[in-house]
Amino acid sequence: MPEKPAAEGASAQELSGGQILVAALLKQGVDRIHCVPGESYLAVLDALYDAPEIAVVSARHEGAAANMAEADGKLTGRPGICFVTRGPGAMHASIGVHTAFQDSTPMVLFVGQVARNARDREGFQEVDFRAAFAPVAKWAAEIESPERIPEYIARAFRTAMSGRSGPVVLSLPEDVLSEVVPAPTQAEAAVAAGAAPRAADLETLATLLGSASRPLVVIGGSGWTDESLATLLEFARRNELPLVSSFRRQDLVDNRHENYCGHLGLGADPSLAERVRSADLIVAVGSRLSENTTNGYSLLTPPVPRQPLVHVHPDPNELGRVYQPKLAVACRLADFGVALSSITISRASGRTVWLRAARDAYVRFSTPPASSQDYVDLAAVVGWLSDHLDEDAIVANGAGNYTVWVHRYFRYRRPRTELAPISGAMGYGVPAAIAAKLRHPDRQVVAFAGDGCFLMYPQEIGTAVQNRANLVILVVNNGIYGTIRMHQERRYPGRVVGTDILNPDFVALSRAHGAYGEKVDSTDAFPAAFHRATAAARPAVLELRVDPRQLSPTFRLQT
Ligand SMILES: Cc1ncc(C[n+]2csc(CCOP(=O)(O)OP(=O)(O)O)c2C)c(N)n1
Ligand SMILES: [Mg+2]
Repeated sequence: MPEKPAAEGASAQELSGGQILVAALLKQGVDRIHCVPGESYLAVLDALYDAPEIAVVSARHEGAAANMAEADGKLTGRPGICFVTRGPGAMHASIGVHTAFQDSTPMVLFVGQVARNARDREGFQEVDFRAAFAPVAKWAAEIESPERIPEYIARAFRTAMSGRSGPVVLSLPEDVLSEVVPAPTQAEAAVAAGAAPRAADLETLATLLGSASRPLVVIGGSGWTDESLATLLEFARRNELPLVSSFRRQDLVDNRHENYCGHLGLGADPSLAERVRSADLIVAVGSRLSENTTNGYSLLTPPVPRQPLVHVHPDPNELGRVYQPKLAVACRLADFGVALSSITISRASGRTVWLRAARDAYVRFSTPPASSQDYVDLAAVVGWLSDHLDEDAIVANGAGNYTVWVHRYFRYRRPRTELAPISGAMGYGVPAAIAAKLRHPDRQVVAFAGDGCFLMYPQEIGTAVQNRANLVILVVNNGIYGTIRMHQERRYPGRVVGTDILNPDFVALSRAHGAYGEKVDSTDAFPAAFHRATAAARPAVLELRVDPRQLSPTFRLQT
């Protein structure tokens, strides 16, 4: 390898803003960034030239790069990192920031900004990022001098991870990055601060649970540890408590466990919704009890739900935000699960029957029916993958009705194996899966994408090929924005507007990028095609031809 040329203008004691920034990232343990390059942050790219510990994944679209960073944050529990350029790059990337916000995922978006002397003159591509990102970031700031970069990075990482995790946006004026100053002192890697539950709260919880005969524990949120989840599961087993996951948090506990009773949110089992309504105690742990999880704030009604509510959340500001709980516990989820091992609850009558009924209903609901179609039956495909994927396989998806089959028939087994946007952002699944495959090259990674969802970032197949991220993408092709078509049929029957998609040849498109591509026309052909896809030793795309009339597992067009 040729000797690397030295960075311009810096001596041992003097560093450019870009070098200070990269040194700060190294201190935080950053080993990968996701980006689309821009001339606004050249000095950072140049500093990365000398930092081989940090992999640079250069995507085709900032929306994809930001989704990759968000997924990396979901998988690692540390902030996923994205770099983009000024107005156009940052606005493209905003979707990933919004998803990190709604999904409570630690993430830091760095944005190259105009130089300080162009600011407030509407310089080229200038945007006030503090204002632009205010509603979707935990903190959005601009760094005004290279000396203060370590301070901003340390705060950004701590903010992204503490309390309710979320995204931070840091804007970097171009001349702050290129200015050379004496090397400032760096901070150590940030550790999320947090609280353990109080003994008195745990006692109250034990009393409430002890007198409930129809309790439901709704789990969700981010910041769990494997240990905390394992203790929670054991607590639920010992005390016959049904565990229900909030929208798109189905991987928190092993779905095969006798206490797992299904998920709430879009496409949830109506009988589970009924169970929430008739529960005599809801213990929500980590979940915000969002609009989707509560069926539009109807399963529990604000401000005081009819069912007594215990709400446990890392952010005290979330407690009582919509629902006034009987008991509010502000603590880290990592500590909550573990603390449960120290409490004992008395045995109320009826709980065994209540749990058994909920579990049986879940098993019935999540068992694919016998397939009887000419097309690919998505229920059968998801059921097959659920039975055949490795224990630690990662399954990603975006938004669309195809996800209803995924969430219904896939039995998630391990924490951090579900990459699914609680924000409901189309296009999330493929970039998220690429990030997952780069983070865990030895694990199977499968992305589900509707045809509409896939076409948000089809070009990212190229990023996967370039980075040897050998994932399998399943494009669920029904030729329509099926979800919206379903809503049209319900609200405005027979009046189809804007929901047909003229699709490209997905196989040719995949091959053009250097990926493996194959079309699957029938359910029976899927297993062999999947084996060929995983054996291809490169990213693979399987186009699944599904019945366009079957808009959801339960909604079928008659014409
Ligand atoms: C970025 C984004 N744009 C628009 C929407 C609204 N939307 C939700 S689902 C959907 C259609 C999804 O189509 P497809 O991926 O083909 O899945 P299908 O519903 O057909 O299974 C649309 C347009 C969204 N959720 N996200
Ligand atoms: Mg579709």
